[in-house]
Amino acid sequence: MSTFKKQQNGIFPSVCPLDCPDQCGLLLHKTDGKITKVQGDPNHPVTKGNICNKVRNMPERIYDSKRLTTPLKRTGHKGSGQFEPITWDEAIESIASKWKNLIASEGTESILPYSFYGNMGILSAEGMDRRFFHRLGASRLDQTICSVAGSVGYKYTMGGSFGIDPEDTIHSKLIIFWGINAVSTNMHQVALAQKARKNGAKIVVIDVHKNRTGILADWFIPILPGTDSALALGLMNLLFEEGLADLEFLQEYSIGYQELREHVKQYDPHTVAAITGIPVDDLKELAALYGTVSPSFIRIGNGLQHHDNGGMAVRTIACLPAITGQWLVKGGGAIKGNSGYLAHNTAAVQRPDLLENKETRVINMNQIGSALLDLKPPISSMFVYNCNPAVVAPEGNKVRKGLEREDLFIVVHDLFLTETASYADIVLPATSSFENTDFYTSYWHKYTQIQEPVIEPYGESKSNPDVFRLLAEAMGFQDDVFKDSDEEMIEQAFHYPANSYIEDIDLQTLKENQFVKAKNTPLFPGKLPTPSGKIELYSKKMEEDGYPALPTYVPLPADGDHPFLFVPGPNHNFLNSTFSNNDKHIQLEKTPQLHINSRDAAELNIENGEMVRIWNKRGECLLQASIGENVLSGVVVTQGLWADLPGTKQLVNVLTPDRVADMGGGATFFSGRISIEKIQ
Ligand SMILES: Nc1nc2c(c(=O)[nH]1)N[C@H]1C(S)=C(S)[C@@H](COP(=O)(O)OP(=O)(O)OC[C@H]3O[C@@H](n4cnc5c(=O)[nH]c(N)nc54)[C@H](O)[C@@H]3O)O[C@H]1N2
Ligand SMILES: Nc1nc2c(c(=O)[nH]1)N[C@H]1C(S)=C(S)[C@@H](COP(=O)(O)OP(=O)(O)OC[C@H]3O[C@@H](n4cnc5c(=O)[nH]c(N)nc54)[C@H](O)[C@@H]3O)O[C@H]1N2
Ligand code: SF4
Ligand SMILES: [Mo]
Repeated sequence: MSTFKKQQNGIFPSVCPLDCPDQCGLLLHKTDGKITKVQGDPNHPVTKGNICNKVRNMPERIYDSKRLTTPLKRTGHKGSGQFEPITWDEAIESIASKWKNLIASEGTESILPYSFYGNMGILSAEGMDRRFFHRLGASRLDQTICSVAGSVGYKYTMGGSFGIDPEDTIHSKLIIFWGINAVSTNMHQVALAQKARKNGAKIVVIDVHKNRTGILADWFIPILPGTDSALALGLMNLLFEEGLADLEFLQEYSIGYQELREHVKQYDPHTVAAITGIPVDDLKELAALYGTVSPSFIRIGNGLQHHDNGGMAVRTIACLPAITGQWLVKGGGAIKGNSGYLAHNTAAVQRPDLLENKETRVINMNQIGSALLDLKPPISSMFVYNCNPAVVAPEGNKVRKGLEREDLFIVVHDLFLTETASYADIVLPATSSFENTDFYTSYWHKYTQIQEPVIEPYGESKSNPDVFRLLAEAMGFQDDVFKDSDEEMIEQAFHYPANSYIEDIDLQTLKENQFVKAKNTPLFPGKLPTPSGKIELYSKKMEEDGYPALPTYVPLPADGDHPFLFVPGPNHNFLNSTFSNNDKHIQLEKTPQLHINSRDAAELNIENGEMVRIWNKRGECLLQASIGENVLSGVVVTQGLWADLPGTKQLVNVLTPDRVADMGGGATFFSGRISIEKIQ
């Protein structure tokens, strides 16, 4: 299909493949067959030619000398990183014969795919791979590591991943970044907010860490981790009390506001101040601001839902715009995620019907460590792609121990020899997204975009769909579904009458127009996909599912008797663990730091820049202390999923719990506790 690939020189359209809401339009500059420059596409209606440093530096990643060029077979012990090159035939043949034996002796569920969104392309992340593992009957992976708790919580209130069009937020007069480090993780929402600010908008940031986003705020409100639902409930109480609630809107478009109004009386300012650490006066001021300034927009982040109570936190915050009737105002409302607008035909793409045994076991990806160590019957083979669990999954020491099992046959498909790949029996080289055909749908803005290959595959690398086509053949799967081309799968994806927002989109429109927007019908007035069709302040469905029907603050559970809550988030110059192996990105981040309040540091006799040991029953890390006022006392923060290098102890996930959140089996990365001591 692509003619771009054959042209040695030119500028070609592309899309950023990384797991980032912005999903920027890109232009790839190609000289003598190689990408020499990555630029933002100025014609993209939302991202407008601006891209982050990470992706500007993408050519260095694509042509990194460390990039894999051939399949490899392990020669040393697990984790040694010793491998020798083999051919694709040998690699596929050894995987297929191992799997055939395993299926005969232990059954199909002994095999587990482990993947996430290292490449956001739909075909790369949830296409031919799903068909293959469904047909195989492998154990199923519950992909819970990122945003599921909050998505489930939001859905109880709003019916699905539907918020406002971010392009409308230039009209907002009050913008609240709530649990999102948007400067690093959603830079174009910040650009839109800055535009709104030029027209008089105020930017409020509610976070546990005064990071790049907090610094930019007109008003930064520090909050104790895991207490956001108490704040939201306290605001609701004040809004009702002060007569700032829009009763007409509530009557027309929501259910349960009378019950809610009674229920929130218990969240009086003094109670809420004690829970959240936010002074009473600030609570009152925030309620007055939210109750009087319109349009107001809340950007709900992922950070606040990486907690045991994260689903309920998002469920609760999602009620706020209804209280003030903001959904009817252009630029008013909220965004948690907008993936609902571009929802495609997943059944056609992934073919769950191929899975014969509908009871096939499901494994929560957050608990991969215990699953590898404890599950009976055991997981005997794991196929990892688009993901680096040795670094990104919680209970990291358990994960390592699991990966070290001699009787676990591991295959890793990646562009690099990641920490996870160092435990593999077979490593397969992956193409970059610029070498593939795929399509992308943003989970923040409303545009979808096709990627056609711009360069030849690097070395012998292959795309995810092609690897699964080869494996299907080697396993003897004759089904036609494995013969579909990438383009045919894109056609199938957009044939989806159930989603009227995409009724005008098909392969042809994608090829003819660089960026295609989901139909932009506003949410209100309209019927939401909740059981009642309205915003559910009171949710019968929640009650049926075992939750309180009204939004409720549930404190974080105990986690040992360690004094500090530990919030290890992502950083500015890596994307999760991606780029943590690149010198330029490492230099920009310098070294992993532990942000600690000066009062706490003084008590522990720690000076700025000193190395500290942090630990709990799960593990320990050695990090550099950064002392100041950008976290509250009792809270410590690190940023970045750093590489596991010899001589370092900087793998923060050895400290994080693998408990699952209140909803959707979500991750609780930010609800762990630790102790700190100065290294003598
Ligand atoms: N540069 C960069 N961009 C990225 C990524 C990256 O690694 N680097 N990762 C991508 C991915 S996969 C995702 S999911 C998104 C994540 O991006 P975000 O949605 O921004 O989520 P986080 O950065 O995890 O956390 C956001 C903020 O929540 C704060 N926080 C933690 N706990 C609480 C709490 O209890 N209450 C409140 N109010 N705040 C809290 C943290 O201090 C942090 O500033 O970013 C994407 N974009
Ligand atoms: N402590 C802590 N842990 C966290 C988080 C946190 O905030 N704090 N964030 C969590 C979140 S929100 C997320 S989403 C996860 C993300 O965790 P991961 O999904 O593991 O993300 P990355 O670390 O970016 O790893 C993606 C891998 O996919 C590979 N890859 C890229 N493109 C392709 C391709 O086309 N084919 C194949 N086969 N491989 C490809 C990349 O080279 C990279 O090694 O991490 C989670 N872990
Ligand atoms: S990582 Fe995000 S901001 Fe950077 S280029 Fe990709 S989509 Fe744009
Ligand atoms: Mo994520």
